Amino acid sequence: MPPPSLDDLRRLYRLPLFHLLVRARAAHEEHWEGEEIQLCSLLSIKTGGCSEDCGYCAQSAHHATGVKPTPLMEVEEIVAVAQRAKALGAERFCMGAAWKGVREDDPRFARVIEAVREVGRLGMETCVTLGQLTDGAARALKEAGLTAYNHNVDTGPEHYGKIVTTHTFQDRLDTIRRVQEAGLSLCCGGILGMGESAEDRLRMIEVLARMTPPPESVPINCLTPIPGTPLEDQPPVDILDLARVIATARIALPKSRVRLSAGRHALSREAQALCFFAGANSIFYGEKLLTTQNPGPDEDMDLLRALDLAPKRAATA
Ligand code: SAM
Ligand code: DTB
Ligand code: SF4
Repeated sequence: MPPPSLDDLRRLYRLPLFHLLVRARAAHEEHWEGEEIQLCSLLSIKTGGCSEDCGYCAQSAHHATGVKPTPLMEVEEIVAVAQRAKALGAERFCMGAAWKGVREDDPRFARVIEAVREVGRLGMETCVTLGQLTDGAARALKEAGLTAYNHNVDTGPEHYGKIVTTHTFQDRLDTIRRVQEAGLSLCCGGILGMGESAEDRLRMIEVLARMTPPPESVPINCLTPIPGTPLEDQPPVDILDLARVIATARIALPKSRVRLSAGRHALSREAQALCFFAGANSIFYGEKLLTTQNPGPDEDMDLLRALDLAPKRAATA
């Protein structure tokens, strides 16, 4: 099936909500078996002090957010956190570093490579998000056995320059191409609630759906407004708009795992249920994201049980 055109996406997005949800549910049932939700745990392995000025980010050195910069964690510390996440039932372990990017000859990169190998030895899927990559760095991550690389487009191309000025939308697409050329799975999505229009959201989905192949996973984050950032006063995303975006993404990207990502702590159980019905089939799992909070593991396991959903792998695996 060719990717939907922008006009197709506009038509979908503007359907009466229940019609859109029925279409999304049908796409979901056609491509996904069972009622499995992938659980991904997240760890900030190097926090804060980032050279980039992303307007949403707690870790940018351009904003006074109060986040204390910390150096890159030791491999043993990272593996210990991954072991705990595995014991709690996480299938994938995602490691984030607040860098503009990395090169293969950067000594810090060697430590990340070692962490990827060691976490992989635990039998977990691995994902890292380190900013921009060179071709060599992407190849080295693939050789280390990395499952996926996260690099979000974050919003539509026309809105991007209002959120970030220290790199461009095209820079992000260049890294995404390197990830895919190295044979890594791509995790790529964005953020809602940064003052974008419905058209910007649809342009973001259009860009994702036109990638070849489309991303293996698509995180949909709701902005967690961080005091001290230019976006600190943005109003919260309307839950019904969030459901519309997830449903449209599910139809446009039928084989991608759509991850209900940042901002979930502010959503009721019913709101999350609606997002799962609309096609979300992955979450970040564990009480912390990078610098902000997430629902605790007990709360999430209770929610999945109440919805008759199951973690993608047994919680004891
Ligand atoms: N430096 C790397 C990069 O820019 O790709 C990786 C880290 S960055 C924190 C990863 C993603 O987290 C961002 O692309 C954005 O989608 C999401 N994110 C960061 N801060 C957020 C916030 N306050 N609210 C919602 N999502 C956020
Ligand atoms: C993604 O799309 N969301 C995650 C992960 N990829 C790296 C990060 C969310 C960060 C939320 C804000 C924070 O905790 O600082
Ligand atoms: Fe935050 Fe990544 Fe932007 Fe740095 S590059 S400010 S870590 S989102």
